[in-house]
Amino acid sequence: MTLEDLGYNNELAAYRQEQHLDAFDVGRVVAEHKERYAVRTPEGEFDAELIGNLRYSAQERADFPAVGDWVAIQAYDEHKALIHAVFPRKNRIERRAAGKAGENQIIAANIDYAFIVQAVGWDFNINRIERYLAICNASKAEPIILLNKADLIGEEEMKALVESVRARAGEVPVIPVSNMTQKGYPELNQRIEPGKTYCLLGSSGVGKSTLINNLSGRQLMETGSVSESTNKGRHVTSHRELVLLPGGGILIDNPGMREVGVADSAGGLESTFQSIVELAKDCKFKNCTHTNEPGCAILAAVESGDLDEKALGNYLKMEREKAHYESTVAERRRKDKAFGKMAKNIMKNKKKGRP
Ligand SMILES: Nc1nc2c(ncn2[C@@H]2O[C@H](COP(=O)(O)OP(=O)(O)OP(=O)(O)O)[C@@H](O)[C@H]2O)c(=O)[nH]1
Ligand SMILES: [Mg+2]
Ligand SMILES: [Zn+2]
Repeated sequence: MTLEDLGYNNELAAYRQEQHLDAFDVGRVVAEHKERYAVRTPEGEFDAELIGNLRYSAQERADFPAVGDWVAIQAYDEHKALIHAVFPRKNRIERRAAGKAGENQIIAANIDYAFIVQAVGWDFNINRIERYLAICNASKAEPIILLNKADLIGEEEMKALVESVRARAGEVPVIPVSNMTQKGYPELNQRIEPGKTYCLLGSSGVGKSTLINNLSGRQLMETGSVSESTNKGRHVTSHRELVLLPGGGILIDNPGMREVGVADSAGGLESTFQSIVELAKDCKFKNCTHTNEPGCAILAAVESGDLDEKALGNYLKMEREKAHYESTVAERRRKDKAFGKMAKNIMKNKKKGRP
C-alpha cells in the first residue's frame, strides 16, 4: 500500500515540504476514540495521540483531528505514535451539534464525494435528502444519492421514487441499490475512483455498513437489524471509520444520524435551493418572506406549478433554523465576551487592591 492509495496527493506533498515535515511519517486518521487516533500509514496502523503542544493550543473541537485528516506522526513503538501536526483540510463535512451552541460536529475531513443513503420504506424522506444535500453543498463534497433496499419494493415503485427525488435534487445522481441482491452495484462501483474519499451519510439501519462490507468483500463493520438497533436506542455503528476498498476507493462509515441539523456556514442552503434563491431576486419587496406578500415571485412560481411547494416549505424551515442557530451562536459569543471583560476587571481591581 502507498500513501496515494490512502488519498495522498501533490498538494499534501507540497505542504509537507514547505513545513519541513519530512522527518515525520505521514498518515491518515482512520478512526477516533476519545482523543486517541488510529492512524494508517503504508507501514501499518498506529495508535496515536496529540503532542502536548497541539492539545493545549487546540481551541475548539474543529482543531482536533477528525477521521479523514492527514497527520505528521512519529512512531515511538511498533504500534504507537505521536501526532506532531495536522495538515490543512481540503474540506470538512459537519452538522450542527445537538448540544453546545456554536460547536459544529465534524463528521469527516477531506471528502471528495458523499453518499447520501436512504432506505426505501420507513426511512424515505425527500426533505431529509435536501438537508443532507445542504450539508454536502456547504462543504463542497459532491453528493450521490443511494436509494437502498431496492429488493423491498417493485420496479415501478422504485422508478416513481427515483423520479420524485430527481424532481427535487436536480442534477445529483440517484442510484437505486440493494445490498441483498447487489442491484445497482455495477453503477455504484463505476462511481468509486481510486484515491478518492467517500463518506456515507444516513439514518441508522439504512445499510451503510452492510454496503461497506459488501464492497470491501470483508466483514469489517458490524451490522445489525433495524428493530434491534432502534429498540435498544442505539446505533449499530458507534464510531467513524475509514476503509480502503480493494479497487482503490476510500470509504468512511458513520454512525446513523437521528437529527440532521444544517450548520450552514458556506451557503449550503443557497446552492441547494438555487432556483428559489434565483426567483427571490424578482420578488417585489427586498425583505419578502415568501409567505403572503404581494408580488412574490416564489409564490407565483408555486401557483403556476414551476416550483414544488414542498421544496419551498423545506427551504423556509431550514432558513428559520439557520437564523435561530446563528442568533444562538452570536448570543454565546456575546456572553463569552462579557465574561472575559468581567474577569479582566476583577483582575484589574485585585491589582489595585480593591475587592
Ligand atoms: N432488505 C434489505 N436489508 C438490508 C439491505 N441493506 C442492509 N440491510 C439490513 O438492514 C440492517 C441494518 O444494516 P446496517 O448496515 O447495519 O445499517 P447502518 O446504516 O450501518 O446502521 P447504523 O450503523 O446504525 O447507522 C441489517 O439488518 C441489514 O442486513 C438491503 O439492501 N436490503
Ligand atoms: Mg453502521
Ligand atoms: Zn417572495
